[in-house]
Amino acid sequence: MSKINPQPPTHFTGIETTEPAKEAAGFTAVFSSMKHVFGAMPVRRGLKSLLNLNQKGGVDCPSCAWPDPDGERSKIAEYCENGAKAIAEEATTRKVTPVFFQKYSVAGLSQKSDYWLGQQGRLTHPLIVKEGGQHYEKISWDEAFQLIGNQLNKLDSPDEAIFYTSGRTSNEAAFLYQLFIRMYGTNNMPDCSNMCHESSGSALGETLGLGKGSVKLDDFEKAEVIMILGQNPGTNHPRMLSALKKAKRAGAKIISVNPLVEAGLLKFKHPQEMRDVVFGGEKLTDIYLQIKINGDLALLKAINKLLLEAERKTGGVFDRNFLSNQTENYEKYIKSLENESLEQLSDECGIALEEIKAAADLLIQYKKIIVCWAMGLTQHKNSVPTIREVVNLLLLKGSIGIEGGGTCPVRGHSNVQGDRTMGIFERPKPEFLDNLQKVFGFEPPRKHGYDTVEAIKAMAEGKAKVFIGMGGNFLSATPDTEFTAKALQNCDLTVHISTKLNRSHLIHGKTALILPTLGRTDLDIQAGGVQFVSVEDSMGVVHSSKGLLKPISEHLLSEPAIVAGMAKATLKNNIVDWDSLVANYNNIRTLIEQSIAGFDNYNVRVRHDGGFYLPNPPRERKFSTDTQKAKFTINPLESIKLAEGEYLMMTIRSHDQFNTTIYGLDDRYRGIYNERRIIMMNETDMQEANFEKYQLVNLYNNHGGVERVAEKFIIVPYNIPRKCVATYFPEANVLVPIDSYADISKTPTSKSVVITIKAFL
Ligand SMILES: Nc1nc2c(c(=O)[nH]1)N[C@H]1C(S)=C(S)[C@@H](COP(=O)(O)OP(=O)(O)OC[C@H]3O[C@@H](n4cnc5c(=O)[nH]c(N)nc54)[C@H](O)[C@@H]3O)O[C@H]1N2
Ligand SMILES: Nc1nc2c(c(=O)[nH]1)N[C@H]1C(S)=C(S)[C@@H](COP(=O)(O)OP(=O)(O)OC[C@H]3O[C@@H](n4cnc5c(=O)[nH]c(N)nc54)[C@H](O)[C@@H]3O)O[C@H]1N2
Ligand SMILES: [Mo]
Repeated sequence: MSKINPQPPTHFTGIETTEPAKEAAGFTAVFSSMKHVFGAMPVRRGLKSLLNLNQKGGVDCPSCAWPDPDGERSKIAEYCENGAKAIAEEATTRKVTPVFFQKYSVAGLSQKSDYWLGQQGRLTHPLIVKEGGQHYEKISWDEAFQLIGNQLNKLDSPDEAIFYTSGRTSNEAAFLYQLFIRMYGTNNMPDCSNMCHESSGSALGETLGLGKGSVKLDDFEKAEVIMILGQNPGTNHPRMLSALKKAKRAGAKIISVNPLVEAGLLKFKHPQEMRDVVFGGEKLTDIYLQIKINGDLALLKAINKLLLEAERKTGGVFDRNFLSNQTENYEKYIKSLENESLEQLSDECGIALEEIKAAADLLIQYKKIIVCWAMGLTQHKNSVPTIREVVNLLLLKGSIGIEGGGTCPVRGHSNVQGDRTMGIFERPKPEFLDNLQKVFGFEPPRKHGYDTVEAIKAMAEGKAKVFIGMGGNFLSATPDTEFTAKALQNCDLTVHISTKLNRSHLIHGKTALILPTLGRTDLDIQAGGVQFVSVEDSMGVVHSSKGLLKPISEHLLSEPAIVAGMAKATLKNNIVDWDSLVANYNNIRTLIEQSIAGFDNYNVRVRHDGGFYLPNPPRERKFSTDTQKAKFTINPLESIKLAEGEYLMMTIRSHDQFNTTIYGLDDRYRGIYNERRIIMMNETDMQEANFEKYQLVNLYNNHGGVERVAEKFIIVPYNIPRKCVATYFPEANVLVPIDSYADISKTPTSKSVVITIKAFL
């Protein structure tokens, strides 16, 4: 039997803990990145990849979606420690060949940790596990495509197939992929965004008319106040620290809201600036609000109520002109605020009223306000209301569509935003489908498809029988690992288009394929010569990314070539010349230009240094809602009530991982080393429950009457609010209930899982 547990609980590596760090980066970061890169590949290959990272015309870093500076870029290093780790992971010269799979059975591999799987290297050949087989073995590309085509055509309805996408896929590959899927006849396109910023897209689309952020990188230097909620940029968006530092030097104040005191939010020493190294770096946060998990809606309401009180007292706090001309629902919203009690709100979020007032004072005083957020806001039941409340704050102040102010949902995967723009969406807008119909002359399916949670359920119930994953690690990234495992095993065919081995390859359908693909750093040569791809960053800049390294195997195909292969083997009526699109990606970009607004002159503009901005109406104070106005919303508080012995758990990233890819076993800034099966817990809570430091415990969740267990976690006493605990994703995903997701966006509630803790006996 294959093991679904990301790390066998019998295996511990020797935990050590120290005081958490009080600043991010510095020389340690540079040293750490070098160690990863040169440990994985020869020096010349390593240097070539690092020197080209995020340079104009170079490789877009696959680690996050933080934008590159429009103007001058550091000649030697426009990357961060964790970008370098991502490169080391992909550009490694270690290989996982068919011989490797003769040695290890699928079940044997599943005993290994995620870290070990990743360390084995890049996949080199297309592989199959035949029905009843124990090992992956080589298969030709033609046979693999034929098998996929046959299976898809055997289904009773195209809606019995699921096509997942992870956010590294380029615009070109994503556009072709959705085109193939819609020509085949379904909108079943769940993606990683469903588990990530879906709540942001839902809240922003509904209130401001565009599901994307409104600020540009330049706005950071012009901002007066920057609020950062539920985000750990020191680890997950380290290049954002440079922007924050510039903002601070230009006089901005920073308010951070987080249950943990994250080192990267405290202080930043730029490893490439002598001044920082000598004089000790820049203090970042001015006001740190150590909030209870899921307390943000209460906090934001309290702040907005304090703004209202100040406006009534002195005036000049709100942008009256903007409010009356460009917003709606203001009066009703104000009425709802009047009914709130500050004491109760302060109690709900666990922050003293004095501290909330200090934060509100800054927001009262200044207008150029940027609000940044990430997973700490998006992965709760009430995430959409919470983000709507962020919008309410910015609307009151008139801080949207001005220089130095606006919304900044900081995206995760490097092209997750672009994939959506390209149409990877289970609920496409009718206008998008109308355009496809016009350009390609086929009738796209109109019925909404499955999102991630619905896709898992459909597989579990036998309603979906084929799963195809364009990148990602569906099993480990999704909630309720045991349930999802059964769902995948229920399929007739599972297919993964991947660069590296991961657990989703090991928990598979009756027949399973791995299709190895080129990554971002790889040189991509097609019939029409060397190709590049394009991506869209978190601020809507579309730019090119060109790999330079010799691919590790001659049997790898690019993602567009794999899509074309599947399409040709599946579609009976081929109205698209797939071969010519793959031969020259300019041809794909021409089709994108014809089908999607904002891409005029795509092939010319994408070749400009730094690329081009997509249209963004809120950035210009235009709101494409049904009424052309920005909308205030009323967001009632629905707090999570914990019973005796229950805790609220957030599942977060360590410093040594990219989602389910584990680079190492340390969480350096938090001072936790050599172990990932840990639970951070408040010391007073530990005393009350009679737990000791490093005690081994089991974690339980009982949502919906199902008992979910994560065995053998080690308790680490940590500075975290009472009754709040933290574990790492993906080890704790077994505890995230499939039926617990955000209202409206359906994002699994990975940051508010109710658990109980018992000693492991
Ligand atoms: N190196 C590296 N970079 C990455 C990734 C990676 O895994 N590794 N992943 C990429 C992806 S896909 C994404 S989406 C982003 C994720 O980037 P983040 O959102 O920064 O990642 P998380 O570790 O999930 O952390 C969320 C933060 O929110 C806080 N938090 C949790 N719950 C709450 C809450 O209720 N309220 C508040 N205010 N805060 C809360 C946590 O303490 C933590 O600091 O990073 C991207 N970049
Ligand atoms: N409990 C909990 N669960 C979470 C989260 C959380 O905070 N807590 N975060 C959620 C979030 S924000 C996200 S975005 C998802 C992430 O979910 P996914 O995107 O599905 O997961 P990743 O770990 O990023 O996927 C890694 C795999 O992608 C493949 N890969 C890497 N590069 C490429 C490439 O260029 N092409 C192709 N085809 N494949 C490639 C490799 O095989 C690698 O093993 O997880 C979500 N799950
Ligand atoms: Mo993400």
